[in-house]
Amino acid sequence: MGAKVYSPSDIRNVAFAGHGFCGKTALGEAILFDTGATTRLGRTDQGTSMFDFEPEEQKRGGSVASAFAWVEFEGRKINIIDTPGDQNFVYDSFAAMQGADCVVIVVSTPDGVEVQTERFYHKAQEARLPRVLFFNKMDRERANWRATLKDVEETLGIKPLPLQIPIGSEANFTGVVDLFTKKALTWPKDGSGKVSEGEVPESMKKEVEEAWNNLLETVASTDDALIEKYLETFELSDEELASAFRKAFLGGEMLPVLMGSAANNMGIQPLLRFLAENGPSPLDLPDIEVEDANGSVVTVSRKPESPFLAHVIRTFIDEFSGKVTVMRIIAGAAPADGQVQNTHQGQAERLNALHVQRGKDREPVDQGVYGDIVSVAKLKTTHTNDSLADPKTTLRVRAMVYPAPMMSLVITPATKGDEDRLKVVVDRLIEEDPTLSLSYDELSHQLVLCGMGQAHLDISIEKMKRKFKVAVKTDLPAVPYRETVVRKVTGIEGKHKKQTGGAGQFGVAILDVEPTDRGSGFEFVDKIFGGAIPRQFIPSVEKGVRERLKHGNLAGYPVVDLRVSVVDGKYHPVDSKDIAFQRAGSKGLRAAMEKAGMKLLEPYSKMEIVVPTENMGDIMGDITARRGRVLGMDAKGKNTVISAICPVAEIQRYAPDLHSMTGGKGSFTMEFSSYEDVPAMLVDKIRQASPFKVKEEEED
Ligand SMILES: Nc1nc2c(ncn2[C@@H]2O[C@H](COP(=O)(O)OP(=O)(O)O)[C@@H](O)[C@H]2O)c(=O)[nH]1
Ligand SMILES: [Mg+2]
Repeated sequence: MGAKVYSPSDIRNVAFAGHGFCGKTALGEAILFDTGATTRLGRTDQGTSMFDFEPEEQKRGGSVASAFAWVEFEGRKINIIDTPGDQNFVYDSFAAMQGADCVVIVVSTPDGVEVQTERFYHKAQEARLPRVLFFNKMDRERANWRATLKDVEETLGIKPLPLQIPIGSEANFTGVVDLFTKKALTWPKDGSGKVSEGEVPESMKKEVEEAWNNLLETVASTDDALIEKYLETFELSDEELASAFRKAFLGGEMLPVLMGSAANNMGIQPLLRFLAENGPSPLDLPDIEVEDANGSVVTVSRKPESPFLAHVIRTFIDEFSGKVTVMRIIAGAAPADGQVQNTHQGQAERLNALHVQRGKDREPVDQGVYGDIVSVAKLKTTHTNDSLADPKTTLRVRAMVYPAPMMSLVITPATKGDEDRLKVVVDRLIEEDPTLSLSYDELSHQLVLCGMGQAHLDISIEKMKRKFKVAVKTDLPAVPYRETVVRKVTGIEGKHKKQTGGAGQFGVAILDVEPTDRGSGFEFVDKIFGGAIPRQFIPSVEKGVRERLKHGNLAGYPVVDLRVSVVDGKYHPVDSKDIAFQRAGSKGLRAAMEKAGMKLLEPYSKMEIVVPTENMGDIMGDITARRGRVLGMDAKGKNTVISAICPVAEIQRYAPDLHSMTGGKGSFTMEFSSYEDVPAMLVDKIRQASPFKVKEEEED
C-alpha cells in the first residue's frame, strides 16, 4: 500500500527560509513530532534531525542542502521544504523554493532581521510567494519581539501584522494570546508540544484589545468597501475578516507574524493552522509563464487537467536508491505510463515509481497529483532545474541562473592514478549541486574545484570522500598574474636562420609592439605591403608570436594587452617555410619585450561586504591593509553594505577572516573586476614564487 493520495485542494507547499541557525529545521522537526510523523523530537544540534540527514549536516549541526517532508494536519497535506540559510548554499535554497506556494520566513527574535533573512524575503517577494513571519527563539535572552517588529519594518519596508501577543518573555515565555480566538495558548517547556487553552490574562487585556484593533484596521484597509464599513461601525463579520485577510495574505500585501520557540516545541499548532487555512492550495494559483523549445513565453494554466509539467527542485545521491530526483508538479498530473520528456535536455525519461519523501525516508505513492511534490529514483540525465513534461509538449520552466563561482581550490587525488576517477566523482557531485564546477588550469596543469565559498568546497570534498571514497589534497589556486609591455617599440627584428647540411630554414619578421588598454587582450596586425613576407607566412609569424605570449619575460606569466604589428621582413625562395617564420615571430616578440620593458598585472575582485554597522570601521581598515579600495558604503538597517575592490591575492581566505572579524554576522560576494599593476615592491617576491621559469630563447 502506498502513501495516501491527497486532492490538490488539500495540499499546501511551504518553504521555511531565513538566516542560518534561526531555527528553520527545528521548526520542521517540531511539526513532524506534533503531527505524529515522528515519535521523538529531532534535534539539529544532536544530529537527530530528519531534515539534516546528511553526515556533513550532522557534523556541523546545520543544514547544507534543502530537504523535504510531508505531514498531515487537519486532513491537509503540508509539504515542508526546509532550506539552508548559509550564504554558501543559498542557490540550493532558491532552487528548492521553486516548489513552494508560500514561505515561512523564520526570524531569530533575539537577532532580528539578518543578512540572509532579507535576501530570502526579497527572493520570495520577487517570486510572488505569500510570506508569513515566524518569530522564533522567543524563550531566549534578549528576545524582544517589539524591537524585532520595528526591525522588520525598517529593513524589509513593510509593517508586519502580529496575529498573536506573547505571554511572558525570554525564559518566562509560556505561550501566546491568539487575537482571532482571544484565547491564551500555552505550552510546557518539555518539548511535548501539548497545548493548553485558557483565558487571556487580565494584565494583557488592554494590549490584546489594541492589537486586535490594529489587526481589524489593517485588514479592512486592504479593501475599499470594507474600510468604509469598518470606519462606520468599527466592526467586521468573521467571514468578511477571514476572506479579506486571506486575500491580502495571498496577494503578498500583508505580512502576518506568528511566534514561538521551535526547539522547545512551543507555538507550532497555530502556525500549522495558519498554513492549512490561509496558505494557498495549488488550485488557488494563477497561470504561470513558462517557455517553449525556442525560448518563447507560453502561459500555462495551473490546473489538474493541463498537460503534465514538473520542475526538478533537488537531486541527491542516496546510498541505496542511487540518484533521487525531487520534483514539483507545476501543471497536470504525472502520466500513468511514466513516459515524460526532459524538455531542457530534449531527452525522454521514464518515471518508474513515484515516492514521497520525509528526509531521506521515502514511501511509494500511487499517483503524482497536480500540485504535489514527489520524488523518483534513477532518472538517466535529469538534473536540478530541468523540467519534465508531457512528451507531446516542449514546455519548460525557465531555468534559474546560477552565479559565477566565488572561490576555487586546486584539488589533487591523495592516491596517484585517481585523476580520472576524481573527474567522474566531481561530475556526480555536480548532479546534486549545480553551483559546483570543475575546471582545468592549462597553465598549471591542475584541476580546480570552484564553488560558492570555503564551507561549500569543504563539504563537497568531505562528500567525495564519504560517498565515493576519493580523498583529495587541496591548495589555494595560483593567482593568475599577467604581464604586459611598458612602452611602444618599433622595428624590432626577429630572425631565424638555420643551415644544417641540406635544406635550410630562413625567415625574418620586423615587429612594432605597443601596449593597449587594460582588458583589451592581444591584437595582431599585418602591415606588410609589397610582399616582404609572402602572404602564406603571415599566419606563421602570428602563430609564433602567440606561442611566445604564453610566457612573458618578467616572471613567465601570460602576456596581455598589447598590439603586435608585423611591418617588414625577409624571405628566401627555398629555405623560407612555416616553421622558420614561427620562430622569427617568437624571437621578434621576445626581443621587443626586452626592449619595451615589462610589468606585472594582478587580478582584482569587486566585493560587496555586508557587516553589522558597528564592525564597519574594522572591515574598512582591513580592506585597506589588503591593498583594497573602498568604493562606497550604504546603510541597510543595522548593517552596512561596503563595496570595494581588492587584489585577488589578498582575499583568497577572506571568508574565515570576515567570520572572525564580525562574529559570524558578516557575509560577502565577489566577482572578477579587472587587472591592475602590481606595486613595484611586490614584483620581486612574485617573480621568485612564480611556478614558471622564464625561458631563454631556445637555441636552434
Ligand atoms: N533557545 C532556542 N534555541 C533554538 C530554538 N530554535 C532553534 N534553536 C537552536 O538553534 C540552533 C539552530 O537551529 P536550526 O533549526 O538548526 O537552525 P536553521 O539553520 O535555521 O535550520 C540549534 O542549536 C537549535 O537547537 C528556540 O526556539 N529556542
Ligand atoms: Mg537548517
